[in-house]
Amino acid sequence: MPSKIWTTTAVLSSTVALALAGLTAPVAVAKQPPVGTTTAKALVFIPNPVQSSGDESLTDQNDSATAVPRGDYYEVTLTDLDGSGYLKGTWANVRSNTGPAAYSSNGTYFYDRSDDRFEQVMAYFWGTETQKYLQSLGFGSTLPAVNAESQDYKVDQYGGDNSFEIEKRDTITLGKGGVDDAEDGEVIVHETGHSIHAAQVPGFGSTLESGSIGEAFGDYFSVTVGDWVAKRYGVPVKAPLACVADWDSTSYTTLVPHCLRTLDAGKHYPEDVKGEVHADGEIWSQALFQIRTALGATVADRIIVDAQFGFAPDTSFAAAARQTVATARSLYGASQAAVVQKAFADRGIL
Ligand SMILES: [Ca+2]
Ligand SMILES: [Ca+2]
Ligand SMILES: [Ca+2]
Ligand SMILES: [Ca+2]
Ligand SMILES: [Zn+2]
Repeated sequence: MPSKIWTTTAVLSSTVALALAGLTAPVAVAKQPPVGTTTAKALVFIPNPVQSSGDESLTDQNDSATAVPRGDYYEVTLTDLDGSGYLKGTWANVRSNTGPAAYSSNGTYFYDRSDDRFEQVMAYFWGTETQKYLQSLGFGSTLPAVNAESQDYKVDQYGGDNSFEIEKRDTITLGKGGVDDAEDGEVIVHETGHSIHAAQVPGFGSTLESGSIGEAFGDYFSVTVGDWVAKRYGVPVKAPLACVADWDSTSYTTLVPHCLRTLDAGKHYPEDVKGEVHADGEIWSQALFQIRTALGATVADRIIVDAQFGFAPDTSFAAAARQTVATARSLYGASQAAVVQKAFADRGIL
């Protein structure tokens, strides 16, 4: 059963029915021979074409190749592949797709967005980069490992305009309603954020406030991982950095800039609580973004992720905030802890 819903446009009950009806059987394709190489070249969006181009007028146009200019694709290196020629590797595993599974014997995965293999490449790339970012922060070396396994992604099999993570099966399903969800790197990383929480604290997010923290972390992490990758590849950020899912949201928002949610909504606890995890998550995610702005991404994200190990599955905002302040103090010291304390106090949480 879908436990984590990406968009605010779907209702859980209908989503369950759609998920059951919309899952299609994998296409049987003869297995191709292994290629033996563990890196490859690929074309991707970083993290999405609206953010990198600043063109808020881009639209899906029914998944047409010409809807996004060629210049909005970036050539990247896929790493940690298992050598099978398929998009399977140490940190991401693209599963049972509609249409042919992407396979390459020449070390290139060059597809445009009208080809479902493009979304498969996106899921592999962003899933792998998310784990590489965690490792760059020390998770798995100086800090405990976080979701350090081949995360499963099911791409384009679900017809609704939604994505979700199923903790029991440890799978992430990326839907194809509107703009295909896996065409937006921020949607992929948001869902991966749920897998990160599930790996750190099994069953995390069982209440309104803990569920809101889950949504907030996914939103926040999608932006910070997207920014890390963009910097490494020299890709500009031409939309507000606080805007989440600039491209996917063009299908269901009219305001410009197009954002599913933002990290600077200005919401304050408790008067802005709506009783819905995505909406209420904007309170928490703004605190995380403020910590990042004040301390820099590396310090902030080490604190934010490491603190999550200490969250109860049904934590309150206040308890999780106190844990985050304590983590800042033990990792860095009093002045960093004071910055974290202020970020949560500014939102009314502490
Ligand atoms: Ca597509
Ligand atoms: Ca996992
Ligand atoms: Ca979509
Ligand atoms: Ca964005
Ligand atoms: Zn979510």
